[in-house]
Amino acid sequence: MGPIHSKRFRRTPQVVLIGLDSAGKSTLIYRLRRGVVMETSPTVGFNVVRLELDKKTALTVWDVGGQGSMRSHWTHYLEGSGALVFVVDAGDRARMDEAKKALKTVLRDHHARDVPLLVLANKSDLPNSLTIGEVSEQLDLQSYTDRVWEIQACSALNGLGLNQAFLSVARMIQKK
Ligand code: G3D
Repeated sequence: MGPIHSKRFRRTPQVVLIGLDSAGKSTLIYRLRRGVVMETSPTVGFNVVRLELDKKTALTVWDVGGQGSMRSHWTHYLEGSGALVFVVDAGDRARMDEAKKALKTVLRDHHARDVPLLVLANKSDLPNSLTIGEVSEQLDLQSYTDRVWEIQACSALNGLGLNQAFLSVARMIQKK
């Protein structure tokens, strides 16, 4: 990252985007992308996107990858982040337990303390996708009593719910 970029991007709140592989993170970033993709690292494979939600609200979203080998690094990115967005494939019942465990592990880390969480129940366009109530239950979100969290449905494929979701993220950060 060049010095000019880093200065410019430091001013906006940072959001870390995580989730299992295939949850839809890359598709989501692709959808959200309006301006420049600041950096894509071929070695680590993460994407960084600056989101202009409205005239006064911008976020920098970091997609830090979801494959098994990457998961141990998730918490590293949380330091200094305003919020955590956990993307889950609401159509994949078989991997809900894995998603629940991955989320639990991240939130247990001290870097994640006090970081608001938005769960994105992605792939809501699929006819068999779980509702946000069902996803909440599967991920055991009710157990996170000492954390600010929200859940929203979206489709990274057709863009439905995305803007609203990230406006919620911005609001959660402002409230903090
Ligand atoms: P990842 O970056 O989290 O690993 P990807 O996930 O963005 O690569 O998405 C994995 C697959 O899910 C892709 O399909 C992608 O098109 C699909 N996908 C992502 N978001 C949605 C969504 O909202 N709805 C639907 N129906 N599919 C979605 P392929 O076939 O390319 O593997």
